[in-house]
Amino acid sequence: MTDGITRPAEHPAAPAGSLGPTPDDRFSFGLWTVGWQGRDPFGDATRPPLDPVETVERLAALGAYGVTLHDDDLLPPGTPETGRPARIERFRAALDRTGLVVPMATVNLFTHPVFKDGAFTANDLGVRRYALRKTLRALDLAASLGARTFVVWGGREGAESGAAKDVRLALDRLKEAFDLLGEYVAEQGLGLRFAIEPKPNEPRGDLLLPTVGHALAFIERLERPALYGVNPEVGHEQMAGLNVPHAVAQALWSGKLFHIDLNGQNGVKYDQDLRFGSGDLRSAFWLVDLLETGGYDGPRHFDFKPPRTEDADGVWASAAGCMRNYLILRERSLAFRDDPRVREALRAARLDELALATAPGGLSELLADRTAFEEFDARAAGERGMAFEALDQLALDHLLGLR
Ligand SMILES: [Mn+2]
Repeated sequence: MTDGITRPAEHPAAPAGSLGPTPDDRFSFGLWTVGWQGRDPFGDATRPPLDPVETVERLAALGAYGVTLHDDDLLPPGTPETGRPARIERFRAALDRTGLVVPMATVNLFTHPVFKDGAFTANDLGVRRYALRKTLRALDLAASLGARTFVVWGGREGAESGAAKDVRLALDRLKEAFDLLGEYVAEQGLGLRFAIEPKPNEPRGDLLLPTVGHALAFIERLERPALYGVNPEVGHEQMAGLNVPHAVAQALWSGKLFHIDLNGQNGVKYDQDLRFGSGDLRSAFWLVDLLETGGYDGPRHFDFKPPRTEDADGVWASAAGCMRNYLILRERSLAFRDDPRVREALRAARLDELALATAPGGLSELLADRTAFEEFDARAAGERGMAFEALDQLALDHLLGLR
């Protein structure tokens, strides 16, 4: 709960000025992020593959605390059954050596051609059953690596044309799939929770569960809603033209912010997956301010792609930049919240009033109160300024380091 005047004491990680990440900052990266070889729809790879073990070592050296993965990142398709344990053990040994943890894992339901029409909502029944079995195996892998969160991004659940997908039936199949996965996690006692990742489009023309709001509504129709939350990605909400901190705030308010994918995006464009802090810096500032004051205690996970212009040095510079930018913005948010002029400006903007219940005496008291309507001076209230501009300028001054 907030009284609208968030104070620095509510920042769980207080020390300002130190911008070297430590495991206490809970930064995590996907194997597929720094491991992206730069292959895009128009060009071939510009970088060689990255060994997952080297990734673990480099991330630990940079100060990260966690690494995340799709099943295929560790066990590429075609890995024989007999080859799986050795690959898993080699990865686990690197985790043990470095102290890195696997807070989240996920499943790749989009790369292989079998998933060209989606996975849980593919029209082809056999593909749907295959996708479920692949995901059940990925759940086992996630739990065996100690993950607590299982992200599901419906990479190709969608369509390019109208008649190709009956969306209501597809949502039936999506609910069926999530309910079966939830049943499995509950019955096996895997200790995992699901975080559904919305995205409006790309790679499909239109995707199901396009925004955080759609996902939150969908979750309430599932058999075990408490098992499911959301994994908002900065760029994905911006691709839909939405305000990222607003989406994340509603997820927090709903008790559903199970995980978050941080990156950078320049508005309504293709999925840019830039280093966190690039793209919309003001939005990034408010997002960090929200995460640090809003009670989110999960990993600060980066799902970005070092641009294909970069060599290996550039990849690690990009990863370090994600963490540095988060810490800079955290320090700036702390300075903003700690500034007496800001607290005064928040009161002038009546944020403290927003924290008060509108009708604490209930409906009868509201109806009986003549000052609420008959005697209310709506004209005076309409004339009174809200002082938001002065408040926002203070925020910009802090963001730009002028205060
Ligand atoms: Mn993305």
